[in-house]
Amino acid sequence: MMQQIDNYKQEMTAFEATTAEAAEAFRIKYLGTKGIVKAVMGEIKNVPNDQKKAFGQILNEFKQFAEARYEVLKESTVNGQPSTVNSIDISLPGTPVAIGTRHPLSIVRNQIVSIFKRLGFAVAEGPEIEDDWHNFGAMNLPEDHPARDMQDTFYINQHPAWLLRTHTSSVQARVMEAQRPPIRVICPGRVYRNETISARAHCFFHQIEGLYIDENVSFADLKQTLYFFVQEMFGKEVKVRFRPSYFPFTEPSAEMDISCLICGGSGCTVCKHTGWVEILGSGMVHPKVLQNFDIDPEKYTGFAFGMGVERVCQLKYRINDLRLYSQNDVRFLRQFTGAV
Ligand code: 2U9
Repeated sequence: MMQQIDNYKQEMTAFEATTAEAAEAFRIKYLGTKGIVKAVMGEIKNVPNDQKKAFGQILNEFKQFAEARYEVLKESTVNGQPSTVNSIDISLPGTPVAIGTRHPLSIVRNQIVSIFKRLGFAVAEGPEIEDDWHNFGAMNLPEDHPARDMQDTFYINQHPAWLLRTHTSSVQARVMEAQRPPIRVICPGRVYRNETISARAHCFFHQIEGLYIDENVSFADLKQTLYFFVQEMFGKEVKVRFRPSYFPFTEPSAEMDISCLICGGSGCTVCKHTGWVEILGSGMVHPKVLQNFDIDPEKYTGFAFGMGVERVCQLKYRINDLRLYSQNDVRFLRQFTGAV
C-alpha cells in the first residue's frame, strides 16, 4: 500500500494541465467521490488496530498532497493560461554563461609549444621545488656561482637542501636521467628568483627551455631551429642575429636577437635605437653536463636554449610592466578575448 501511495504521488506530480478541463479531470480522478484518494482511504478498515493511527496520518498527508496539487493545476490554468508549473518556458532568453579569457602568458606559451611540437619536440614538466643537484649541480654551476646565493634563490626554510627552481633546466636534467638519446624535449614552466618586484623584474616568471641531443647535432641545427621558431612566431620578414655569450651549461653559447618588430630595424625606443631586441639564450650542451648523465660526449652532441615567456609576450603584445601578469586586473586580461 505504501508503494502504491508513492506511485500515485509521482503520477500526480507528473500530471500537467494546460486547460481548466484538464485540471477538472485531475480532480475527478483523484479527489472525486469515486476517486483514488477515497479508495485508498477506504483501505484503513483492513489495517490492524495497532497500526491504524500511523496509517491514518499517512492517508491524511496523501489527501493533502492531492488537494495541493489540484490547487496548483487549477491556479495555473486560470484565464485559460497554460500551466508553467513543472515546465520550462523555452522562449525565455538563456542565462548568459560568463566565459573567461586565456591569460596572455598561456596564449604565448601555447603558441611556442605548438611550434616546437611541429618540429618533433616532446613536452616535459617537472617539480617547482627542486634539489640543488637538479637545479645547479647537474647544470655545471660551480659551488660558488652567484645564482646559488640566498640573495638570488629562494631556499625552503624547513628543508634548506630544497629550493624553488630558478630555471626549467632541472626538468631537462630529469629527462636525461630517465631517457637515453635521441632526446628532443621542451620544458615550459614557472621559475623563481629572489628579486625585488618592479616593472622589469619579478620574483617568478615563466620559461620555455629546449634540449636536443643526438649523434651529429651541430650549431647549424641550433641556428636553423631557432630561426624557424622566430619566423613562425613573429613572421617571415623578421631577421635574426647571434651574439657570443657565456652560460656554465653550454659551450659555445650565444644569445639571439631579432630585428625590432616595432620599427623594423630602423631604430626606436623599444630597441634602444639599435634595431635589435634580445629574445633568447642558447648554446651547445656542455660536455660536462652530458657526462653528468652518463651520455658520452664523444658520441653525442646537443643544443639547448631558453627563453622567458614574459619577454616574448612583451615583444608580441607590447606589455611593458611585468606586474600586470599577476595582478588579476580584468581590464588587462579582457584585452586578450580575441586571441586563441
Ligand atoms: C641542459 C643543458 C643546457 C638551457 C639554456 C639559456 C641558454 C638561457 C635564459 C633566457 C632568458 C634564461 O629566461 S631567461 O632568463 N636562458 O639563456 N638556457 S641555454 O640550457 C640547458 C638546459 C638544460 C641539460
